[in-house]
Amino acid sequence: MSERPEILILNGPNLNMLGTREPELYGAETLDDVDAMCADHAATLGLATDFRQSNFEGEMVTIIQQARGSASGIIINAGAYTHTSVAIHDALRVADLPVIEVHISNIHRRESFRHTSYISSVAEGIIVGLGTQGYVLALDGMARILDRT
Ligand code: CA2
Repeated sequence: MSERPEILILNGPNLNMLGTREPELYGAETLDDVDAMCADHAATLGLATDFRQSNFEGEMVTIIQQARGSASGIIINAGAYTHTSVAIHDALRVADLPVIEVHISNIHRRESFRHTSYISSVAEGIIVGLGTQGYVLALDGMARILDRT
C-alpha cells in the first residue's frame, strides 16, 4: 500500500492547556483527544497526521520549514501568535503548501486584538468558532484541496 499524504497540524502557545481550563471557550477535550480525533478522521480520508504543539514562535517557524519536505498540507491554530507573528506568516508563505487556519473560538466575537490574523492571507480557508470539530472540518477541506491539485 502506498504511503498516505501527511498533514502537519500545528498548534501554538497555550493550546497544551486545552481541556484543563476555560471549557466554556475551548471545550472539555484535551489536545491529546484532538490529536486522536484527527488521526482517526485523517485515516478515513486516506491521510496521515503529524500533530504538534509549541509554545515558542521560532520553534513553530522551524516546524513549518521542515514540513516543506515531508507534508502535503498544513492545518494551523497558531494561538495568540495568529495576531502578532510576521515570522509565522513568512514561514507559511515560503513553505508553499496549502494552509488551513483553525480557531476553536470565534475570534471575531472576542476582543478586537483577536480580529487581526497574520495567517489568514496565506490560508486557502479559515474555520473559526466551531470548537475542536474545526480541526476535523479542516481535514475534510484539506482532502478536497489535495484531490484537485
Ligand atoms: O480560538 C482559538 O483557537 C485561539 O487560537 C486560541 C488562543 C487565542 O489566543 C486565540 O486568540 C484564539 C489561545 C489558546 C489558549 O488555550 C487555552 C486552552 C485552555 C486553557 C487555557 C488556554
